[in-house]
Amino acid sequence: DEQYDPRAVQDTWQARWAELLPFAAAEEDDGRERRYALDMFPYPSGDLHMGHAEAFAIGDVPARYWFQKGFNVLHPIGWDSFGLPAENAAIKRDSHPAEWTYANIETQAGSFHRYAPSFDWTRRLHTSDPEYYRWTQWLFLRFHERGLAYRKGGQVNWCPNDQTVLANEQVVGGHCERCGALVEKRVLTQWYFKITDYADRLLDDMEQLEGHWPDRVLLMQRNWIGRSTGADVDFVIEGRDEPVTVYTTRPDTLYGATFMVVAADAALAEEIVAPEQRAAFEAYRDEVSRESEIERLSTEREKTGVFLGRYAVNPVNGERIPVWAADYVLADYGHGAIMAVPAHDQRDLDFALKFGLPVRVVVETGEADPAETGVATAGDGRIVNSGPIDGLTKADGIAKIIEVLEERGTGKASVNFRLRDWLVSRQRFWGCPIPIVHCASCGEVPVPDDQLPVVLPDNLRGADLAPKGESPLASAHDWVNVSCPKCGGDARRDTDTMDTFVDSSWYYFRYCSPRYTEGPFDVEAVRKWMPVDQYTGGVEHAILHLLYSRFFTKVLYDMGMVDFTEPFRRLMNQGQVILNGAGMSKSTGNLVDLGEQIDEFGVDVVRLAMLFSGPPEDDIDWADVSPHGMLKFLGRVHRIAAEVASEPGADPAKGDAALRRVTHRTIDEVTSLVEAGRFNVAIARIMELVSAARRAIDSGPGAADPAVREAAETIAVTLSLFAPYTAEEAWSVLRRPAPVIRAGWPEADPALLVEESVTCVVQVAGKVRDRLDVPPAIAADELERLALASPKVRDALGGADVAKVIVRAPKIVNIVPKR
Ligand code: ANZ
Ligand code: ZN
Repeated sequence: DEQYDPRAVQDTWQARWAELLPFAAAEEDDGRERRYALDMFPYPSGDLHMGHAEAFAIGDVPARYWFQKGFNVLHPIGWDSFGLPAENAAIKRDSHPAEWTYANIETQAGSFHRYAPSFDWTRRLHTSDPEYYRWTQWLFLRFHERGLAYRKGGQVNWCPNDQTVLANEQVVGGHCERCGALVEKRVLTQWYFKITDYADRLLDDMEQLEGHWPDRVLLMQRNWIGRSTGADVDFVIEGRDEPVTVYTTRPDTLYGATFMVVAADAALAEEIVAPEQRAAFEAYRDEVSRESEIERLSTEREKTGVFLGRYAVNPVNGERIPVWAADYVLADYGHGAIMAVPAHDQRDLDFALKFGLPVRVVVETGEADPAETGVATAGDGRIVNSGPIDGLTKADGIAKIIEVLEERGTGKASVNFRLRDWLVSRQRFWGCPIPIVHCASCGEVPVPDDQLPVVLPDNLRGADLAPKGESPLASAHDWVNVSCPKCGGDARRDTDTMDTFVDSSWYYFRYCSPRYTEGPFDVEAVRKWMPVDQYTGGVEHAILHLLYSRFFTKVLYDMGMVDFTEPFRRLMNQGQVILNGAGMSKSTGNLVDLGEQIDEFGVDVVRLAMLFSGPPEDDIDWADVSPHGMLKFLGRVHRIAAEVASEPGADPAKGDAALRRVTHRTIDEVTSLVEAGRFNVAIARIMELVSAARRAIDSGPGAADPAVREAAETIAVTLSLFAPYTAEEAWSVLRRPAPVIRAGWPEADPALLVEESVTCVVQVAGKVRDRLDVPPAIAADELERLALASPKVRDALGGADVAKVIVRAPKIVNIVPKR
């Protein structure tokens, strides 16, 4: 008797698959359809954990499904191997970040081999390899040529702990996304990518993703880009030549503007403040400089501000309004100044009530007076007190006032974005060096393409890498001091490295031709494989990584290197793995070790438990998962295969019809469930087929029936998407040739999908009036409805009311008319 032993099965098949290489993608066109299944590549922080186990089990399902269907599938793996943790580890251990990084990569690769996603290992890449980052640098230079990579000075986010700047995207609620430290503001010159040039396209192209990406991700992207439409309005400031422009989404409320507010940290405030207000202003401004953007935009906080001692003139009615400085207006949005309309904007109202400024209603909405209630009225209504736009609605008022402003040359329609340019330079060591040389006479000089890659120096280690507010690369004198590529004079390399999000913005292009030496990728290979058919990864990347990747793709499109504008056709965001309702983390001791779970239950149990626990998008609480139940189920699968194995294969058509119907319905449903990403339900269907096969063996036609073999083979093939080791073993126990992944995907016989029907006799007052073909499992109320709807029954009733209906589903319905 063969007991199911997950460990033995794993060992056997891991070795066999390594020989058979069933998952290599074919370069050449061989007539097969191509599919590209992509998983977000891992960061090599220690060994794989439960989160990886979940993500890669989910990503493996579509890949294996496509393999099973006989497609030419690209399912690559690599590592996102630059980044701070490696550097911090190197400082601690007095070593080089590469040591920690590549050791962890090997550990993870070993665990992946055991966990066995259907990877094409020949395409493996690491972003910290010079052969990879050479092309990251090459792309940086192309961006630079196009004016999309540029340096500017200005206020930036600074993490005092990591001693480096952060992109806006890496500041979460005022804290460093990585280490949680409170982020400070510093004025520094840094490199940026001009993603704002692509803001409209990043929004508009989302149309292609609608219905294929999760709605919540599209919404997050939309909000992050934050397109807003309105008008720029010019206000003359008394005693200043240049008018001040404000941005407003509600130009229809222009007649309700009772004061102006300038951002306290904007240059304009400093410039226009009247002498008698300067001391108060400067004290206030210094306070504001210590606040985070989140604090400043909060509607909960008490409003603060100072009068600047100056007046602005409303361009439509010539009214003089006071100019204030406050923190709730941001220096780097719109024009850093606003017209305040307290009646219809809550923050303006809070400010007006605090400082005793007038409130004037210009849109009648039917709600109570804001000055009295303290609640601004933001809805639509009838415009009043507003000269040429009186009586209009909000939309008409906006259109009309913009016309008036444009005629007079004091304003125009305008669009604003929340999106800011992407700050890409970092003052850290373990990243891709920026391929620029600074020369006293030539300025910023790109490193010529044929001198790439600019390789990181290998003589810095341990304490050399400690954060000091300037890149550790600055201390590698031999590396830094070079001759200018243009004039040959003394020059210095740029010492910053790139944000690791740059590395991960294009790795999926590289997978199409990972050893290509003429460019970042072979254009022809990308044309064949991309866009990616299915991208699987965590929702934590819903904004940054996906936005940056979409941006890179559009730039490559503009460079003529790709012929599509969106890289990922379909996106699946899995939930998190938690334990007892809380996130897993080392620091809380709330950790389940993947290796231990695999040692105890085997790979297939872990995979199946992950996939069966709920829809892929939902969080999984490992405390609620039943690995023991999964282990039992896999044992049953194995036993069925073993019992059928000794029976010769015969034509299934001669087999038990009822079981065949279950088998083919399972094929049909599993196919559409897998395509819809409903993996947990697909597994439930396979479980039902296993039960049906068991019944057929024990109390039905027996293991010798060809329908039972058909069921057993169907179980092996469909289960291979979710529990590949057990499926392979079952397939081989059934004496079929390995690997099961090449066995094809079964097709349901339409004839077997038609539901069986029985004849139901319908009587009226005891006389048979009709016969209906109905499914055997029909519900009584449904049968009653069908019977009463029958034209023959209606005729027989002749308009009489029904006193009683007696239903014996599915065979008889007896209708008793009222007399
Ligand atoms: C007058 C007004 C009246 C406004 C009204 C709103 C309602 P979004 O949608 O985010 O673009 N605003 C403009 N620049 C600002 C800045 N730098 N910092 C803070 N707030 C600023 O919002 C645009 C609205 O936010 C603008 O429209 C402006 O207030 C304010 F009944 O102008 B509004
Ligand atoms: Zn020079």
